[in-house]
Amino acid sequence: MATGERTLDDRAADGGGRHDRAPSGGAPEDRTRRGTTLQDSALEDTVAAARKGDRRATARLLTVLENDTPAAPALAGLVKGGEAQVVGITGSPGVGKSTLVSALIGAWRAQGLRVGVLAVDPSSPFSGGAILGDRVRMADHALDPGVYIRSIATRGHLGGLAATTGAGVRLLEGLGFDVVIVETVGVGQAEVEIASLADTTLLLLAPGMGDGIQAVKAGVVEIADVYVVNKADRPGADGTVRDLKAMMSLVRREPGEWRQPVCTTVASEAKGVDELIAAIGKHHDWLAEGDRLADQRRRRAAAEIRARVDAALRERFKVTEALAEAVASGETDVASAARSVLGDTG
Ligand SMILES: Nc1nc2c(ncn2[C@@H]2O[C@H](COP(=O)(O)OP(=O)(O)OP(=O)(O)O)[C@@H](O)[C@H]2O)c(=O)[nH]1
Ligand SMILES: [Mg+2]
Repeated sequence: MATGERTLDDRAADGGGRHDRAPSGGAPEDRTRRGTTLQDSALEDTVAAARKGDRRATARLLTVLENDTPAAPALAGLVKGGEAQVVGITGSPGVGKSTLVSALIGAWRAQGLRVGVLAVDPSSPFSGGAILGDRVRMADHALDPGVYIRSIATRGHLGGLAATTGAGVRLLEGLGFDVVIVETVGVGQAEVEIASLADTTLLLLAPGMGDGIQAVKAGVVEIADVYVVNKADRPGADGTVRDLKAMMSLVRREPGEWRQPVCTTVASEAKGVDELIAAIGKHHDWLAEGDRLADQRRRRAAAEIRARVDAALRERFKVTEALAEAVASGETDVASAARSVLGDTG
């Protein structure tokens, strides 16, 4: 078909053109340098304010990262180090993640720790209704200067969830937060990415949602460090705990490997929270043995870089609908189509 031919040619030309520009990498770097010079002093002031607990300053810094503005690399240079315990919380919609986060904040605040929360909505490019709900549920902590809560919408951002959230986690850590919680709804890839960002990942389940076994089947079992059966005030909680434990007993582990505990909570009444915090602490201690934590953080950094590289590649090497059509209709084969997208780099 003529259309298909034209498309393939177009793609080859396009890919080649992009490739020509690619190796220099000059443009983005120049832009970064210029942005850095311009915003340096303002940035330093904002960082100083944020370190003192000024939430508007913290918000402004996170916006710099979220929008990937030219000042972002300079900011990353200014705010580094810090040692937060990073806790990921994932699970199906409505399972009680935000309610549990609120309860956890309360417990950690009682220990005098500063807590930052990034509530990630992977499906929406806007801060929408669900996020508003989160705000309401976490409103107890709205006036506490030791708590910072931020919703991030990640769709369409360079590097997606992993890159944006990873940068946010690092910022909060660098600003001196002791615990950083990342909440994300468990949809597909998002929870796997969250697990790669967190030191300890909690998977929340609720009785009667039938997701206990499903989660395990779907392989989510591998990403969680601690299982939490929330809404333990509801009928069926014991059964869910039993199912999970039975599943867990089938997993073969090497000696010294982490055995995921199953905790039960009633988040809405802050019940079971101390036990959960103890389980999180145990996991952290286990990580701290040997090089596990350092290894995990290296893996996290690699995952973040990977996410950005992937996004940049997707941007550079676009697969058009016309090209897909050409393959689907049998006009060309996948390997040739891929070569035409890659141009000279293929
Ligand atoms: N009965 C009972 N209800 C709970 C419990 N924990 C949370 N809830 C309720 O469950 C509903 C959903 O709670 P959220 O904390 O918003 O759940 P979520 O997982 O953050 O939801 P999304 O962010 O929309 O995915 C709210 O009405 C809570 O009050 C619990 O332990 N028991
Ligand atoms: Mg929520």
